[in-house]
Amino acid sequence: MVFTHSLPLVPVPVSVTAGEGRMPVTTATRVSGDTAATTQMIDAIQRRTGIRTERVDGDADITLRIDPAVAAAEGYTLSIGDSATIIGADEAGLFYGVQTLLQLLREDEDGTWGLLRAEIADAPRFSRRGVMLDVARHFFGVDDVKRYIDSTSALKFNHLHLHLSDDQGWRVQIDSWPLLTDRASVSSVTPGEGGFYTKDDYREIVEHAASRHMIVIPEIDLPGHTHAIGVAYPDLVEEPVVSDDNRAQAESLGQPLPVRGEIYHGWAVGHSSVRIHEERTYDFVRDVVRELAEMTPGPYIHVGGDESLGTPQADFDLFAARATQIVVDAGKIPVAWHEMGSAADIAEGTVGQYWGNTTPRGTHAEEAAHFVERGGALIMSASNVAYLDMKYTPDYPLGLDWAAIIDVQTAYQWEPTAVLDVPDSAILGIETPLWSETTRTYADVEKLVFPRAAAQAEVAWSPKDTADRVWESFRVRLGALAPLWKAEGVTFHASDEVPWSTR
Ligand code: TNX
Repeated sequence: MVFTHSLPLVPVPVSVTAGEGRMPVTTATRVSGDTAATTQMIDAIQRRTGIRTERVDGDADITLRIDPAVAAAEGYTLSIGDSATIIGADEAGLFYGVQTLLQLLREDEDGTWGLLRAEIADAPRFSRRGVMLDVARHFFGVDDVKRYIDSTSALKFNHLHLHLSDDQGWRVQIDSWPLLTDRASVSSVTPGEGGFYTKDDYREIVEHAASRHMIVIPEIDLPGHTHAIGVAYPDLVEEPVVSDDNRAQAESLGQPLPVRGEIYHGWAVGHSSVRIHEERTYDFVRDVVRELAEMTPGPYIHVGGDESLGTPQADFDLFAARATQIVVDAGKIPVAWHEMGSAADIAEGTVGQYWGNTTPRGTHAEEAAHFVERGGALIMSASNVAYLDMKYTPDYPLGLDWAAIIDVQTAYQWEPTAVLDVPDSAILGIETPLWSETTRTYADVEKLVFPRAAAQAEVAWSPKDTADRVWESFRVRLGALAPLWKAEGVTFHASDEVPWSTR
């Protein structure tokens, strides 16, 4: 196969020069470098080709090493001629250099394998390149989450946000409030199918993520999206505030309405709230944040804040200020959905997560900007381009459509710094969320995530004005990921916008 649109790399690197031909990879290929990335590379080459390359000390065909002088944080250089060298600026850079090398590993017509020759220098545009997985609406076990980490870190994502609680379920063990998992984890949007992470499960996820240079951000959604808390502890929550929209939606989908203290299976949002004027609520938040902080090495705890539609504004603002301060007091940086920016005194340094449209509506832009005024920064998750749970086409069987229909091209063509009126330096980067109302299985998740996560990876990593950062180039490079995904067992939606390659 001839790659007419430069080399088959996603996200496209800062600088790429294609060489002539390829460097063969055979069982005689020797690899040196005593790092975790070396073992990961040898294993990945074997999964893809069946060839087990040999790790040696000293002279080798593929050499991996670290040199902080070579690039900015997370950057690397990769040179493939008669031999190959990856130099990472740090461990993460080395890992990303390996991911690039694996994309250059191609099978020839005659079934032999080789690395396309190239000179590459690379480093990320944004330090925040996030994915989210909603494990509350449907639960996904540790092995699924590990697969999610593997397949998204291969695209150079470096943060995993776990949405650990919502109206339909509570998914993480909290020793001081044991009924959360005893009573509120047993179900999901699908009645009778639930689950939760024990503390050991959670630590296993965090460790696996770290081995792929991903930071885990745990989210407990508050003060709304809390119906499940009331299944465990009814005195912590208010009576559901069921809107006309909730009623109409429940009727059209044939779903139940929420009843306080009873497990809820519908998709409606905005009806639940914890009790904002009860001190016991803050005892609860403090305990949960403390226990999460103890098992989360990453600097962030997400306290939610979206769609508290039945909560009076003044109560919501009071809660936002107190909850974010509790996170600060626990030694972590709070993250919140952009609505919490309505609180004048949201804790200083809180990071806002913007989920509005690329053309902001209502008060969304103002709320987002307030995080910056309070010394915080923003993560961009514009829902009409970056929401992985939206349908690809109106008749796609999985996904929702309230924010937009998002085909691959739409997912690709947006600019995170062009949405809000804040300095570019206030934009940490992006996060692309997968909400799980319609994804009952992990294969369903993958069909929505791939290939669109690759589009978001390029938005987050690649320089915005490089020649290849255009759809016509991207779609061809994206198509070349198909054999890699197949080798790794990643289920993806073979959208007809993309020329998928077979080798
Ligand atoms: C909105 S946008 C939500 C989630 C839903 C999602 C479905 C936001 C922060 N919250 O509760 O799962 O839409 O697309």
